[in-house]
Amino acid sequence: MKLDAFWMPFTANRQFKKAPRMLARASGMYYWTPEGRKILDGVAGLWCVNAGHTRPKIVQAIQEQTAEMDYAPPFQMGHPKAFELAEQAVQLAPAGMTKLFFTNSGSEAVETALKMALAYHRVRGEGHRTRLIGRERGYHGVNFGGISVGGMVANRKMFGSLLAGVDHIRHTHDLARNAFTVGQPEHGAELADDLERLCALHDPSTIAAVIVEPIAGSAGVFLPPKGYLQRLREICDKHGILLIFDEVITGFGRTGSPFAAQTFGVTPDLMTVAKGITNGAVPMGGVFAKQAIHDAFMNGPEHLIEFFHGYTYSAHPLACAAALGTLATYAEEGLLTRAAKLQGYFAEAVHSLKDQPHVIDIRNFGLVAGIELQPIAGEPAKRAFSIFLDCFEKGVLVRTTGDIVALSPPLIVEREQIDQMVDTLRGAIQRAA
Ligand code: PXG
Ligand code: PLP
Repeated sequence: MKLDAFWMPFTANRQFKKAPRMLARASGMYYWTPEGRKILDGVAGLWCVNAGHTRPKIVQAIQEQTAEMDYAPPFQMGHPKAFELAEQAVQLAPAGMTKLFFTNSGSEAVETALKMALAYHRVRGEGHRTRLIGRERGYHGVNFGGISVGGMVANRKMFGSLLAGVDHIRHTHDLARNAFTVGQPEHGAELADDLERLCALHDPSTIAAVIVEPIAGSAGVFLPPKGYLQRLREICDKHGILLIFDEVITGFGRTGSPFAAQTFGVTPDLMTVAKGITNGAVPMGGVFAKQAIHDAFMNGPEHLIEFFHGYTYSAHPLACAAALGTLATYAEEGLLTRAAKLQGYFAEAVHSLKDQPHVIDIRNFGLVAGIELQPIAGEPAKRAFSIFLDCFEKGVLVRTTGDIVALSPPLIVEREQIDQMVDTLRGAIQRAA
């Protein structure tokens, strides 16, 4: 097979094309390679296949939908499944988040939320609130708004001056105080006060919104210290700043509740989602909004558009059908709370890697974990990447970012499969020593 034409995303293209790693089939907790090798999925595809692969309700919903109606325009027109899905989804969301705007990815959800925040202030006569605040080491997708508020240097540095008027609070990663903590770290709630520093610098009346991941996923699984998210909420409330939670990874059961907002007991004003909303089967994302944010737009003549934003494929019928099949599967199998039941076992398993060579931290929450390794001197990311390759050879798919290995299995994972992931990882860490 010729591999030339496909310029692969976020991939070492030349290395991949010399030794391709192909996936051909999937079911439940497993992938199979074209040669028929069985691979245990330790990352839910890319943090999205929360119910496991090719689940019957989702497959059937997609098959039926594409034959019934392929596409319907979402501007000034509607189709029933979009409304049904939004109704069901807001039932799962934190109390008061009663509106859902559809996008096609997490990146688009982030752009949408940032624009909603700016426009919300403007329609209320606070158009001076134009600044957007992100956090160091945050990941909010790859579009210009998202990389501007994002804090992963490699994703930003090549792309010019980005959005104006963006600033960042400090990240919460603190190996010195929190290494090997099981669950939420004890130290670092005061890092939320960094937002007060930016308020003092810019004046809070210029700030529209703060966006953070409740648990930072892509940058390497960084947990919110105890009390941190509460403190961010308080500071935002004090200054009239909107709080946006980017729940693209933490949404749909990863932390043991439908959303991390519920797990941590902090309700944002806007909440971005994607990935698990369709179990990865069809691209879809969305933004949940509090009623009052939506209502602020509902002024002016009724025949006029209230929010000048949307995508050709917002609420695509295929995605809506897949999402309805996904929510039904989650509900039938109790998957949105299953991580809470398994997290004790999962935590013990991943923390058993503590004494392995070059392991400098292990972090876990719900069914997500990060294992941080000491980089090889002068060759960052190489040790973790070799572990990733080794695990794939041995039949387990993991994910790495820099020298951090991430685990985020489908929420249907069984204990023996957790053991297999951790045992395979242990062997790979030893071989990479
Ligand atoms: N926000 C967050 C918090 C995410 O994790 C996005 C936005 C963007 O979503 P889309 O659907 O546009 O990719 C994400 C996506 C990784 C990895 O390396 C993580 C993501 C995507 C790709 C790779 O861990 N998260
Ligand atoms: N570019 C052009 C020329 C378009 O006409 C459109 C949509 O009509 C877009 C970009 C945006 O595409 P989408 O709505 O799929 O994001």
